[in-house]
Parts: sequence; structure tokens; C-alpha cells
Amino acid sequence: METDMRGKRVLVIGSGLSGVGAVRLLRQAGAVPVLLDENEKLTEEDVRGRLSEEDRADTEILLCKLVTLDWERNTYFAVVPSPGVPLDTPAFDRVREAGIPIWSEIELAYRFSSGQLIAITGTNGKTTTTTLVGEIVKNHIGKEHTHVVGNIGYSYAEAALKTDRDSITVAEISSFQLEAVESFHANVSAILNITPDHLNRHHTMENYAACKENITNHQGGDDVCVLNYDNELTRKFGKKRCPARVLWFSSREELKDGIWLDGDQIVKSHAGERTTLMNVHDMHLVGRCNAENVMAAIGICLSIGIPVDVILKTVKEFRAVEHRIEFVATKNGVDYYNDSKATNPDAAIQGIEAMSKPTILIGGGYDKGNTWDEWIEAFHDKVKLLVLIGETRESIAECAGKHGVKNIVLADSWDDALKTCVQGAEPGDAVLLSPACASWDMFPNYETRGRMFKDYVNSLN
Ligand code: UMA
Repeated sequence: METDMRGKRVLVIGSGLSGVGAVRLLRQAGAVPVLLDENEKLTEEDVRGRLSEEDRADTEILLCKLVTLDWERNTYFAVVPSPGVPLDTPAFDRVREAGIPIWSEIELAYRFSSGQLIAITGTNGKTTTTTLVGEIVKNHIGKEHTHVVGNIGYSYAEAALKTDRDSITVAEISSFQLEAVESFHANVSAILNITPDHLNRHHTMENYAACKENITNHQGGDDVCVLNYDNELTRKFGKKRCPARVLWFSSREELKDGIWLDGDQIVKSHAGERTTLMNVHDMHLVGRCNAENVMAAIGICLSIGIPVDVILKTVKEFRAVEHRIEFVATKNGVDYYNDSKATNPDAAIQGIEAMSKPTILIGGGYDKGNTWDEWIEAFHDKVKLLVLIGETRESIAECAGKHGVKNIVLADSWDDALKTCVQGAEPGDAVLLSPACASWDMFPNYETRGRMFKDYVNSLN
């Protein structure tokens, strides 16, 4: 469904990846993009520098707070906020009062894209599952028809106009992106799990889960939603409200219909018929969380008719995504792992569970309002030293103390944290960066945090 926006002024908020992608799409669609950024530290030159030469020439830049705009004098066809922009503010109340539609960047992109859409969300596992599905789709229809986009780090808007009816777009979608969707309609959606995260933005679990469930908006009986049978919230959603045909996966229960884990075997059951697909030891990924990601990916790909042999061959060849329980190196008998993508306690539980040696754990970072008890309970006796960084270090230390964790260091800086790990590690130990927090208090993003960790480890003698 293409929306005619020729000559229409559209306000894009945020000049990061999403905003830059949205501006490009709007210009190519004949609209007049106006790009607003609220960051007081940015100059007009900085923002222009983020745009391509063609986009720069046709884009008006505004450096001010959204709330200061005069909606009576400046009318816009739509407002497109970047995912990082919260929508429950007085500024957006004024946009709504002015009757202007608010479309997230994925809504804008969807309106200009063609072909089939696979949309994957969930608190954890999104990036691994999206990357794996992208690889399977590429192996089936070829690279030129496959578009892997979204939260994974490549704006959907950037890709939308490159799609045609033979394309398959595989989109990693965050709860932020699902806050303002209208016509967005995935042929196959997936909600991998819903556990507490981003509560400083969504305030309650109900709001957070409702955003995730928006991924099934507009789906009907001809579409499929792949859901986790083991997660309380996704199970309830699938049984009660999901508008699409549900395909379940489970790593804990036998399913009559769905994909599930029988010991080490991934099995598919349908109408009482059971087929063994593969052994989990035949893949490079480790841990229960990855078995779940793989089962979801298999379910998604079977749903769009990809032959099972193409799927399984790709799964067996697939290697861990960067920053997700990624083995970095062994230095002086110590194994170093980068799990910087563990930006919430649930993901960090998976990180520590995957360790089999005495572990020095680096945790802490930006405060999203999470609690730490379940994560710390998952340490068992494995964490020999807990090194804490960032805004949350005191609250984690307090909780860890309550749970009987004895060796805790509050690091003064990132450098101090890394040095403490190296000094405390003995041959046979593991050092794991799995912070349970976003990075935004100390780094631009989790990728930078992970790469700085890897660079440091690789520089050790
Ligand atoms: N800005 C404002 N007002 C605000 C907030 C931000 O003007 O209230 C401006 C900032 O000054 C900045 C720009 O907006 O110039 C940044 O926008 P953004 O934070 O939305 O970042 P993008 O670069 O557009 O990246 C976004 C996603 N970021 C977030 O959701 C925070 C990226 O996901 C995504 O890869 C990218 O779009 C492409 O789709 C990152 C992320 O951390 C990986 N996601 C969260 C997560 O995975 O937990 C949800």
C-alpha cells in the first residue's frame, strides 16, 4: 500500500539511523522532509552531515524541542518519531490535539514496501533469530531479494523502496517501534518472549506487552504468528487474543502441534505426526535460549514455505551473532566472553547460565528501572567476582549483597573494571561482560561497549 505524499511536509524527529532513513524515503517519495532533533549539543552542520548530499539539499532542519513548535502555523501531513523518542509527553499530546498522525519509522517504511514481511520481536533473542531467518531466506531466494532490517541496525525506511513483489523483508522490531503503527501488517510475525525491560519508557508490563502484541495488528487467519509456549505472557496472548494462526515453539513442553525440544532433538509435531528435525549439538549456537531462537526461526521459515533441507542446512552452518555470548579469546588460561547485548536481566540470565567455569562477571550500566533478584539468583556459585559499572552499580551491589554475593567491586571507570577483571582472573576462569543493562550512560550503544571490551581483551598479552 503506497501512500501519496507528494509535496506533503512530514516532520521526522531524531537524526539517527531511523531519522536519516525516513528522510531518504520521504524525499524519494516526493514528500518534503523536515528533520527535527532535540539534542542541544548538535549543530545544524552536524545534522546535515548525517544526510546524503541529495537528501541534504531538500531537507529543512529544525534544532529545537518538539514542544516549542507552533502547530497552528506549521502543519504536517504526519509526524515520524525515531524509536528513541518517547511518545507519552506533552509535546505529543499537542501533536494528537492537532489531529496529525504519528507514524513510527517502521509504519512509514511499511507503507512504501512490497513483497512479504516477516517481523520478529521479543525481549530477547530478536537479533539472533532475525539474522538466522535472514540467512535462511537468502539461501532460499537469493541475497538481492532479501532485506534484513530494523532494530538490528539498518533502518527499514532505508530499505523500503528497494523492495519489490519478489522481496522478503525480515525485520527485527522493538517495542519502541511498535508504539505507533497503524497499517503495518506482517505475513509472519513472531514474539519470542516478553520479560521485564524498558519499563522506564513503557511504565508497566501491560503497556510493554501491548506494544509487543501490536506486531500482530492487521494479521488475520491467513497470516502466522510464531509464539513461545513457555512464556506466560506470549502463551496467554496466543490462547486468547492473537488474530493470526499461532505456531507454537517450546523448549520445556511436548507440543501436539508446534516445534519443541525433546532432550537434544528439535522435533516438529503436526496433527499427531512427529518429525525429528535435528540435534542441537549439530549447530554452533549454545544454550537453551539459542535452541528457542532456532525453533522460532524454523517455524517462521516453514510458514513461508521454505524447504526444510534449506532451513536445517543454514541452521547447522550459522554462528553466534556478535555481542551475544560471543567467545572473544583465551588469554593466560582465561576465557573471555562478550555478551554486551544482554541489556536486561533476562538476557543476562542466559549469559551466566551459558558459563561452565568460575566466572568474573561485569554488570551494570544505564538505569531502565529493572530489578536484579532473578538475575543474581541465576549466579548460583558460579560468579567468583562481580565487577559493577555505571548508573546501576550501587543498586545491583545492594541486591547482590542481599543474596549473599560476597566479592563485589564497584569500579570507578570502564578501565578500572577491565583491570580488576584481569587482576582477579586465574587460569581456568571465565570473564563475562553481560551487564543486564543498556549502555547509554557510558557508551553510545551496546556495540561500542562490546567492541571496546573485545579490543581490550585482544590487546592483552
Ligand atoms: N532524539 C530526539 N528526542 C528524543 C530522543 C532522541 O530528538 O526524545 C534524537 C537524538 O538526539 C538522536 C536521535 O534522536 O539524534 C536518535 O534516535 P534513536 O535513539 O531512535 O536512534 P537511531 O539511531 O534512530 O536508532 C534506532 C534504534 N534505537 C533505539 O531504539 C534507541 C536502534 O536500535 C535501531 O538499530 C535503529 O533505529 C534502526 O532501526 C538500537 C537499540 O538500542 C540497537 N534498540 C533498543 C534495544 O534493542 O533494546 C530498543
